[in-house]
Amino acid sequence: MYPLSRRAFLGSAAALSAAATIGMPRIARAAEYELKYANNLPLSHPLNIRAQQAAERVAAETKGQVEIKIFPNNQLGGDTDMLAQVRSGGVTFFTPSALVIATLVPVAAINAVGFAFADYDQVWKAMDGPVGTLVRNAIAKSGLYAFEKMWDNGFRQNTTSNRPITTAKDMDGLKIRVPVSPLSISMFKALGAAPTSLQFSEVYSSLQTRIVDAQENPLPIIQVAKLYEVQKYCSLSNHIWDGYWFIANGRAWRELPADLQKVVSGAINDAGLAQRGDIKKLNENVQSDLESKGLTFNKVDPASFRQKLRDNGFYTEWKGRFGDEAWALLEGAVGKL
Ligand code: X2X
Repeated sequence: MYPLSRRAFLGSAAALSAAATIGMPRIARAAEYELKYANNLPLSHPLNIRAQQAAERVAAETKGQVEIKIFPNNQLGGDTDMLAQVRSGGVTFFTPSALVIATLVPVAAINAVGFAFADYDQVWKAMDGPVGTLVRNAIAKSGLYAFEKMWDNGFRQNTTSNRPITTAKDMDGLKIRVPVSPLSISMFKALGAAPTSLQFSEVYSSLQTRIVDAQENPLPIIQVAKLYEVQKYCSLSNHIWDGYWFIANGRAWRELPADLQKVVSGAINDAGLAQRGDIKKLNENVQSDLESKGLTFNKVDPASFRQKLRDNGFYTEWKGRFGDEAWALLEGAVGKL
């Protein structure tokens, strides 16, 4: 499908003069560029709230020339489907997690190496700096365009229905859902668990029907997707920092005139920065909200997890897969792994 629909000039000119004749002050006409944006999150997540604001800003600043239409919550299919659509141009924009786009651009999973980032200072320094540049260049080589500012998903935490996870030993044999992500599968296997890759659209039902006993996601996702309804325990492991790349179909992006590109990227990057602030704010009270909804929390000492990953060769394997250059950039941001 062709991503940009340029309306016939003659059609709108005719409408304009007809309307002018009968003295209507404003004419409803379709935007010259109708850009579809698909994502996997409920409307209530800050990613969708800020994307909606960006769309409104773009409409205002381009005087209706560019319309961004949002398809949230897997309306157009799961992550794998949306990734295929943004590649083909069926949608113009998609926000895959780094874990998910790594199925196409392997080095994009570099930010998700287990227990790499200690805090958000390290995260944004790396992702707005050399690590992010490396990944954006790799995304560009795949024919997609990645906006400068990554959006926040958060630090991923384990939830379970059957037992709390306190040390790495508790991971043994755990049937856990992970995203469609080779790194996640490798990491949870190295921890001794039995991971299964499922798209996010399947997570709630697979927990409800006990196809899996556990999943891992940042707390704001557990909140907006109501995963607390089908999980009992939450172990604060902070095992992966995960973010969303706001990406565009490369051809659709190049076909947008430079002045419109400037408006769109300004709105999207600013919205991304604001969305980071929203997640930071949410993190202040999301735990108590989830506790009030019945989730039982425990803290986790990461030492036994790190040790198990080391013992099972996880870091050595992924250093090899990402390559020395990427690994050095990551260690430059977080210290020796
Ligand atoms: O699928 C997930 O777990 C989610 C929502 O965190 C991602 O997009 C990777």
